[in-house]
Amino acid sequence: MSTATRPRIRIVRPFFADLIAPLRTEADVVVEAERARDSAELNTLLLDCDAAIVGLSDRIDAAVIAGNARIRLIANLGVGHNNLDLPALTRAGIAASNTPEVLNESVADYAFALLLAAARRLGEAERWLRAGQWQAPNRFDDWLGVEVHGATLGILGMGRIGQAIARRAAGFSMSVLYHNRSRLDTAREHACRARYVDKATLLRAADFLMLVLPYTEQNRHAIGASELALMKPGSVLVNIARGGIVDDAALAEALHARRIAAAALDVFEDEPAPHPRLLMLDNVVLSPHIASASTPTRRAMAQLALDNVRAVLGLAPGPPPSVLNPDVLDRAARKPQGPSDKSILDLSEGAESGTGPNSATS
Ligand code: 8YV
Repeated sequence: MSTATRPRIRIVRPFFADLIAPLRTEADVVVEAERARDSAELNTLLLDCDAAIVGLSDRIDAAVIAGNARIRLIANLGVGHNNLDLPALTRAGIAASNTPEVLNESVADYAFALLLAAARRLGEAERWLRAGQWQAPNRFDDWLGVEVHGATLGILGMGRIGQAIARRAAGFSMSVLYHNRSRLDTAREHACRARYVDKATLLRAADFLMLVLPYTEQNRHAIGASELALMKPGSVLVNIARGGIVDDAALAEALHARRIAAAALDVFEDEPAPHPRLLMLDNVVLSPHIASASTPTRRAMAQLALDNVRAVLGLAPGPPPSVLNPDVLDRAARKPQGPSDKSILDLSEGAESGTGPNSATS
């Protein structure tokens, strides 16, 4: 492909250079440094490219794509995509993709790591030991935690990650209850050994409440003061889903008052600045949004983002594996071709990228 027709791809969150290398033979790839960017900066960065790979801290909305008649795909490095204004992208004719499936098992592993750490006070114990406070044998009744095996696990949000967590619960002889917008079919419920209940029953019955639901405006503060009040005294809350699903101030209060025994959080309302009260509490395990951070999983997520880019830009045959708004691609494929109206097919035919189906008016 001549330089004039080579697409330009901008990677706003840098990752594994060896995965990017093959793309450099067919496209100009610009990898940016890792840092927070505001809307104006993102707008400028995305103006001169045909596709961009972004991360969850990049909010891509109407302002970011304003005046951008060139970009065809925003590939999100994450399964959750609440950082993307999907309706705005769709209106502008820009495809968006995410990274589903490849992280299910890894995130489910991590969910259990958090659950166990919170139940058995691992963070607190480690901080204490490192601080040199282990100077005499522990009292026999020190460091008592919450029992995991045989307990009831309540899963709020029973998508593919929720189901992977439920399957693991069998290894701990836990009984599993779940609540979800729609009930699973019998075969899946059976595979997960999970029983469907309403949300209030879930909150009241769970010894461990695991949050795995996607963030939407409706799910904002799905767990707030009144939900925490329904939870069993001595229960444990785990959030691996999204900040904002839990009212962090209300949770800090419930933990402080020992309304519930403990919590473990990988996500926060204000990342990267967890609620200051949470930082002061010993009965909460905190981690910096790393549930999918194993080497194979992060590589698979990166590869999936690259596969979406290659397919949408016509550098690989077949449909992109995980586009969130496929209508945009259908519309682009159906559009009559004109010099200032290039569809995704153009690049596969070696045409120069320019104005396209993604202008704000299309
Ligand atoms: C992040 C996640 O992508 O996939 C998601 O939705 O929240 C995580 O896998 C990852 O932590 C990078 O921010």
